Amino acid sequence: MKIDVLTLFPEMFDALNCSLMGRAKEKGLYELRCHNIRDYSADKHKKCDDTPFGGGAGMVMTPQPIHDCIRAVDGEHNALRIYMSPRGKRLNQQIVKDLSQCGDIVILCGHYEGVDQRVIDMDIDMELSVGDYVLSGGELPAMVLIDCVLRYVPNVLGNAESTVDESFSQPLLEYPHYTRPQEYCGMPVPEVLVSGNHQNISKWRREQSLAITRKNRPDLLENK
Ligand code: 4G0
Repeated sequence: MKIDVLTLFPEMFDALNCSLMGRAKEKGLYELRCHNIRDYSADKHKKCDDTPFGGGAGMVMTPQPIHDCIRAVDGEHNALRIYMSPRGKRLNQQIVKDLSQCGDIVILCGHYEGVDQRVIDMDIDMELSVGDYVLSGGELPAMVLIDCVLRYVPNVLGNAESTVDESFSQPLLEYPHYTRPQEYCGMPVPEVLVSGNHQNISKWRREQSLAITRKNRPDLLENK
């Protein structure tokens, strides 16, 4: 899979060189290319923003550098072009799985009050949001998207981390996990987990999942 990111702050994506995602890139399991939108500005001061028509607070990203950058990166429109925005469709695990199957992706990261609508109309296939809150830029949402999509790319996760029975693919939230030592700070691991009785363990985990879901995300239990 190839991912092209359009941003005013390409350095932010150095964060993806760490951990699992860093290893996946080293192994050549995906290719990430970050493009600085400012490099495409035809303005003599490389300006990329301007005041909004109609007035109001904040600045809007100017269409020319973005449109030229997208054409340079994906001129044939082979990729799915995504704009990260608080008004986008809310990302969920099903969208993540679908995106992992869809081929190459271009992600546009906005700043300020977002980008000129004409660029969205001309060049963007899909607007996505990572949640109902506003950030100073679309870069962190883009990194969230990249991380969760790459987890479904073959061989990115090891056996130990597989995606098969995770929260959000199932209807319930995760049960509590424990590892060694069996007692820590005076707190023992729940007896049932060291009992060796796998039927009881499954039952306990399901009960815990239900209790946690009821407490934190009762909406997931509605009409079930
Ligand atoms: C577009 C995405 C982009 C419009 C981007 C801000 C949160 C998300 C941006 C705005 C972002 C998200 C209207 C302020 C950049 N913040 N929830 N910030 N406005 O996915």
